[in-house]
Amino acid sequence: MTEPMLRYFRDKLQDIQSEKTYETQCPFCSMQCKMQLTEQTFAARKKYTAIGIDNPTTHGRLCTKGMNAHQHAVHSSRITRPLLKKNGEFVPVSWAEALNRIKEQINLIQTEHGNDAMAVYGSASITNEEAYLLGKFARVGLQTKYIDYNGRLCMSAAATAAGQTFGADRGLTNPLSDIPHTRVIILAGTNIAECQPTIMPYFDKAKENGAYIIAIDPRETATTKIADLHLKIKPGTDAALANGLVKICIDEQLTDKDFIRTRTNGFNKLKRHIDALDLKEISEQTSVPLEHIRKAAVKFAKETSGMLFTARGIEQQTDGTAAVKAFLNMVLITGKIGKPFSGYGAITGQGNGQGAREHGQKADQLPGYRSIEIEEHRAYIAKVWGIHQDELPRKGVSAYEMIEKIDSGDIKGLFLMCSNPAVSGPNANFVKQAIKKLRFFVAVDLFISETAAFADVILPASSYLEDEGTMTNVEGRVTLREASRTCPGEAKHDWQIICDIASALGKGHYFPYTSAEEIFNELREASRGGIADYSGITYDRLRREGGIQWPCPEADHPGTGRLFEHSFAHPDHRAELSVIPNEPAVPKEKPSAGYPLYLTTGRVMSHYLTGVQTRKSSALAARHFESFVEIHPKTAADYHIEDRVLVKIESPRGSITVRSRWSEKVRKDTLFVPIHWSDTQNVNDLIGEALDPDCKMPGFKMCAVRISPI
Ligand SMILES: Nc1nc2c(c(=O)[nH]1)N[C@H]1C(S)=C(S)[C@@H](COP(=O)(O)OP(=O)(O)OC[C@H]3O[C@@H](n4cnc5c(=O)[nH]c(N)nc54)[C@H](O)[C@@H]3O)O[C@H]1N2
Ligand SMILES: Nc1nc2c(c(=O)[nH]1)N[C@H]1C(S)=C(S)[C@@H](COP(=O)(O)OP(=O)(O)OC[C@H]3O[C@@H](n4cnc5c(=O)[nH]c(N)nc54)[C@H](O)[C@@H]3O)O[C@H]1N2
Ligand code: SF4
Ligand SMILES: [Mo]
Repeated sequence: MTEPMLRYFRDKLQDIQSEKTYETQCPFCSMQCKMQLTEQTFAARKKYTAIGIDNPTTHGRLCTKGMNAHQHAVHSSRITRPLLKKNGEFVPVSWAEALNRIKEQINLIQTEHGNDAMAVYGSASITNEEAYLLGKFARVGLQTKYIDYNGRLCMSAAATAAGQTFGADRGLTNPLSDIPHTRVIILAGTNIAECQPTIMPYFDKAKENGAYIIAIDPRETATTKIADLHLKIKPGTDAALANGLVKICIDEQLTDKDFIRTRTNGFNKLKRHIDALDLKEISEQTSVPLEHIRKAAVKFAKETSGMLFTARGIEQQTDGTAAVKAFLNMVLITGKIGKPFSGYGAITGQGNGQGAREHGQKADQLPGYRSIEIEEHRAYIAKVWGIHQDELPRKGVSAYEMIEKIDSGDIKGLFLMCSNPAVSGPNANFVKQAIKKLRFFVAVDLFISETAAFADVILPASSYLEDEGTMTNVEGRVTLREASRTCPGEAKHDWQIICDIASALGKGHYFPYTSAEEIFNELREASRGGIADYSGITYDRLRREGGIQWPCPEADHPGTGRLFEHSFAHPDHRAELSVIPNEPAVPKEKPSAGYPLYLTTGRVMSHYLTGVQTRKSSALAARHFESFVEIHPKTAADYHIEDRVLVKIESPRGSITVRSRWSEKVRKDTLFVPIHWSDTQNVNDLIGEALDPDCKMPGFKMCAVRISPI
């Protein structure tokens, strides 16, 4: 370094009045990259620098969202005091006043209309401790059966499919460290390069080692770029494509007969169904050339090891569960699971998309992946919670069905934590209308989100820099997110808010916690003996070991990297093969004369979900400050759409205005719009309300639309 440069940095350093460092984990996706944030205070400003820290999953990597996450957490629009709506305006009030109003209104609603008139809507972006506590709060604090969460819109198809097929649902059946050594990889409806960027080195390494990669997506993406074969499928036809793969393996004797015989049920039934299917029809239905389907099937079956990954592209469909099960047939008949370098992965979405679906936020679930309808499970949890089994409510309904119950007046009060359903729910105009009908609505958020704006009370929560707790990442690894920054203003941790409300309602003795670790220790007991058994995991171990993969039933158990090596989790230890029709029983919305194009939706690298957080970050917003529609130039010509102009897109449910972006990467019959914007750019104003009958997932990835210039 030259002398003037040295002087410059010395002077700069002298300006610094203080420096603090915080260890934490990125608040966004399921990779849960560990990071350190340095906050330097100068005379007139603060400067933040994020760097990755080593850990078993991401080895110190960070993507651009992680590097800039602090920008929303330290943003001036964070809410720092409880807000009460008075004459249509939010007014800051004390916690005592806010809690008093909440107690009064909940008591009123439940006395007049019964306990089930209150509902809880949770999130997979909160910690395990908070997800667990929210489930307990609904069942013990409010004694309502109505609780569900935003993971219903995210992981429910994959979770249901894995539960039915394997008897247990952990996103990845293998550790990520298996990926570099596998011989063939199928990526079905997943855009990992933009959505889990720090996972990419595992796949790059596999490619270097000679793995053959097959991607299935209606668009060319940063992910399909790494593929050797890209099947540019017609949206919503993945179940048929998977049947085609299975058929080729069966017809051409490429199955693993030993594995089928010793480890699965249902092969003869599957074979009869598949024998009756026609490959030419499948090729037409999916618009994937038959030789490409054949190449993919043969490659996957013949290699000695292989891994198959799915994400929301095939799962967020009204037959999402069926589509995943059809792909799991392929994994099972080729024997590609339960062995080193072979397995299945549903790539988890939100930061705690895995853990938050295990400990009781789901309508039908109790902690440890127990069922609220099984007497033995009810008895166990009732004992941990110190209540009588008969006091436990039964199962409720899914997230969107709760919105329908709000609309019909069955549900009158809502407690919403860490989600923005007025933007993220399907048929969003209906969601907004329903939420406006609530008699009493409490939202817990960092900001006045589009949904919180409808609330009677908004409570200020703490962010990832402030809130300690565990998160379970993409490979089922439980990690401890350290967080030590003090909460801004009067903001509180989500778990403290739950305890405070329980206490206001006279249920404080069930919620006596003074730290996240105390809640975790109760969660460990509640999960003991369940599928997702955390009982051997402690904060001390997590600090020492950097993360532990569940199940971990003993204090000296190393955790479980690879599942199903000797048996599946069904009582007979076998996996279930499924008969899946090419066309679902409930037909999907298809293009018609009035709405001639497919619309599909998804993500861009720099924004996260409904964008409430990332749109506040100047560095991230600068990359994409408005929404857009990806349209093929030929389709654009057909509908007189120029490049980079504002266009109107309409479906039978609503209309949005976005900017056109010509691209040969997308199919000619399909438009793509990302999900990160609201108001006139909220793509969910277009999406229909139909749900997957198995898991109640909305069909976010497909509807029929028309496009016109403005
Ligand atoms: N940058 C960023 N990263 C994120 C998020 C974010 O908002 N932004 N969100 C996180 C969350 S919660 C989630 S759930 C994950 C989502 O992760 P992904 O599921 O990978 O992301 P999406 O972009 O929703 O969809 C993946 C792909 O599916 C394709 N697709 C659409 N329709 C179909 C179809 O019918 N068949 C097939 N085979 N493919 C189809 C889309 O073109 C898209 O490329 O990402 C997580 N990571
Ligand atoms: N069309 C279409 N729609 C989709 C999807 C799609 O692919 N297509 N994807 C779906 C998927 S996969 C998902 S996961 C959902 C997600 O949908 P949402 O759950 O609505 O997404 P977020 O934008 O993460 O909303 C989180 C809210 O919680 C706040 N928040 C952040 N951290 C905290 C915290 O620690 N505590 C509290 N109390 N609040 C906090 C944020 O400010 C924000 O307002 O969207 C779904 N909607
Ligand atoms: S968004 Fe995901 S990949 Fe990027 S830093 Fe955060 S956790 Fe890591
Ligand atoms: Mo998600």
